[in-house]
Amino acid sequence: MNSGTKIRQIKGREILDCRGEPTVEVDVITEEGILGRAKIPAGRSKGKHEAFELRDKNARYGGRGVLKAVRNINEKIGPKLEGMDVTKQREIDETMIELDGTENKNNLGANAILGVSIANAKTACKSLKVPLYRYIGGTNARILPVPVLDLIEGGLLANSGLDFQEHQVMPIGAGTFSEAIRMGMEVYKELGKIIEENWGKHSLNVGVEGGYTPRKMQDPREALEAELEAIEELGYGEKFVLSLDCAASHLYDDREEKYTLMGEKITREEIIDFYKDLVSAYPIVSIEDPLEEEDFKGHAELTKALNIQIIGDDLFVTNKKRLKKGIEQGAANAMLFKVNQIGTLTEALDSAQTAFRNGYGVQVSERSGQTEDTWLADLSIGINSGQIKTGVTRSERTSKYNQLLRIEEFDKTLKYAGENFRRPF
Ligand code: 2PG
Ligand code: MG
Repeated sequence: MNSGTKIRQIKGREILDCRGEPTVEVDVITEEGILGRAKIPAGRSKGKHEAFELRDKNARYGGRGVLKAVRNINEKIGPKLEGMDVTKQREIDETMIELDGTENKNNLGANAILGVSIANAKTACKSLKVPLYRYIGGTNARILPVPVLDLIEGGLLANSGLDFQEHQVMPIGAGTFSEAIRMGMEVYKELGKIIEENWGKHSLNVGVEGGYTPRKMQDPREALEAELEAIEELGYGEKFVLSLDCAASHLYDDREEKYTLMGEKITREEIIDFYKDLVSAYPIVSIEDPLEEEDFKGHAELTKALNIQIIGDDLFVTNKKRLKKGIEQGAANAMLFKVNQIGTLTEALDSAQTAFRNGYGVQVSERSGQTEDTWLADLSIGINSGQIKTGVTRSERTSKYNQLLRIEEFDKTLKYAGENFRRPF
């Protein structure tokens, strides 16, 4: 072992995410003085089975402070990992899992553990003088992802009248990643004109992910129509397809066993029929969380009925055990990849590997409480995900796209996934 890659110090601190809420930042410093720094995002429309996020629950920041997590980093994790080798990511992550000792990272907090896990990977790649995406994927990293752009927002992440959380467009017909971003942003601007004209100026206010929030728009079909109109207006026709994150757990009442859609209570069968109609009427190629997070059976039924990508977010929570259960039952055919749902880089990579090996797609995803950090962009290339969603505008979102633009310019061996986003190789 090169003794220079030994950990000399780990330092955690409390910083802010894009919502002005506290989150964890971690520095991992080697004996050689190399410093890797990572900021950790936080969700709002969260899955029940996500790893435990430790919040202070006291008077500061309305209970949302993360000083306990920071203390765990500085006083428990740091001393345990000092002297270990940053290039042994799995060993580092397993040591933290063991130190925590619980299934859901309830002792130390997944936010504390993940902060160290990602900062460690960033320090390791810097020590080895390779970019993060190359460190994660090695010589095999070769795909630039399709950006999944959340142009119109609803659900828990916006004040629009829409129930579904994200009405997305995917520029799969672009030739390169930079072309995809350009076309996507042109559609976003064109859509702005349509929204303003039909739904009023206030509808141009953006939600958490930088998408529009038309307050009076209630029907997801109106959102899809407006997006298609913008795409057509620019002559991009076939170059774009549509997708949704329904975040349906948040529309579901488990006592009544009903979903609320456009003000009406409907059954699982009725919402499934609604999806079938949507998919036959619009060029929708992907739906995330169409049903509530415990309904593996319903997801299997829907996956069979619709010949499109069905992504499990709250359903799988990037957790290999839940993913395997889904694979056994044929529930969904893709996994959303959110590292903080599981709490270490190693476990998230294991889940992605399990997904790919079983013919499942993987979409790399931000959280609604993001930071300006860009490691997510590198991860999407490192695992050849073929698809990434990180909102649309606002700097904490565009920072990821900007990182991908830089990597595209610098590394000409990478190819844009385009139409092959589900199986990019
Ligand atoms: C989702 C995400 C973000 P959150 O449901 O996919 O898009 O929401 O980060 O709030 O869980
Ligand atoms: Mg989701």
